[in-house]
Amino acid sequence: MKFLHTADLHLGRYIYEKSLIDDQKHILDGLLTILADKSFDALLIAGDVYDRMAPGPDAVSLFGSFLGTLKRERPDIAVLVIPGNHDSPARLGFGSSLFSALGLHFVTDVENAAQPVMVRDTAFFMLPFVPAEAVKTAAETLENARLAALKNGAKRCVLGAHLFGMGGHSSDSERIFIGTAEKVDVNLFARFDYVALGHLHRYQKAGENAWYAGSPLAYSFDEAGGVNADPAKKFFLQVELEENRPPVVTPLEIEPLHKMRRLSGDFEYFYNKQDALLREAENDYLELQLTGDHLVTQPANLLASYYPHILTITQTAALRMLTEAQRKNSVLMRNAEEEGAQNIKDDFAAFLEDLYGDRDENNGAAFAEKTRLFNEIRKEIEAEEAAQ
Ligand SMILES: [Mn+2]
Repeated sequence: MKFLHTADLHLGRYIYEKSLIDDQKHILDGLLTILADKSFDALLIAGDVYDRMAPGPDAVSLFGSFLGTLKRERPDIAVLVIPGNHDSPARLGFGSSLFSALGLHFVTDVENAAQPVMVRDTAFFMLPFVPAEAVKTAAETLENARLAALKNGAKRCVLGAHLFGMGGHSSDSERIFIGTAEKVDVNLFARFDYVALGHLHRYQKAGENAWYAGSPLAYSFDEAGGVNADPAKKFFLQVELEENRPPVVTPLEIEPLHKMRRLSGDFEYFYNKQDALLREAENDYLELQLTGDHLVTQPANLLASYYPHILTITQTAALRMLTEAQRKNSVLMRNAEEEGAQNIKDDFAAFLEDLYGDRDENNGAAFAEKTRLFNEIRKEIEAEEAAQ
């Protein structure tokens, strides 16, 4: 049994308003090239196919054409998919009862997790994303189902799941639901031959028999591996299972269309482009931190011809000015609060004058009555605010 494990495609993702759809198409094209090798029996996608519950048309088209091409080129390959926390199970599961006849298995309901998909002599159990509490319940059912599958002739059992394994290393791009209550002890599934995990975006081993493939693209700058560091490496996992042997897991490095880097230096450093690192980075997605003392006006425009894929720039000088402005602002706010009550009365008087003209004997009584009502309401609001 040989299959490919990936997860966290997040099709349709944007970073700083930049769509990554071309980058994602490049990644999926690379995956098609790998899977053209007929020795692969299956492709397993462990959740977060899409970046959002209601994916955009470009994301849906991309995934649809990927599956279509794959099945045209490799009609015999099994495809196993579960929803992650970013996916809508109902949308991802569209047509699943029809597609299963074609060897495309979308398991989107936890009720079906204990019914394995047989690929040759291996039973694949697929556990869609559910809250951590429900994973613990499902673990018991799955263990019984695993034993039953072996009794029924399966040689080995694989589990696909989307969860936050205890002790895993997270990164910015998956911190959407987090908190220790969401963590799951991967040892619950220790008796499976291989556990194919999704959710954490860094490739990592999560237990004796469990691996995260990680996202095939870096989806946040913190995955870039630190300021001025080499970009993070991303992988698909080739998994080979043989009887009575631990799984053989081979990471296949992915070459992205654009790497992602976080670079720091003053404006002249980037503008003069003397450093070899900068020439290497010119085609990358960049997060620049400009460290100089002076504020540069529109640095993105000035640098765009050298680095066409700058996604964001921060300036130390601007941050310092901002902090200064915030400090001044908070002094102004304090003064304003003290004057506030008087100001509101003045504002309301001006408002009445706008409506009815200057206060005179014709409208004097109406002004007084409206002002009295207004003050009453204002005091009620203040009392309610104080009570909260
Ligand atoms: Mn994810």
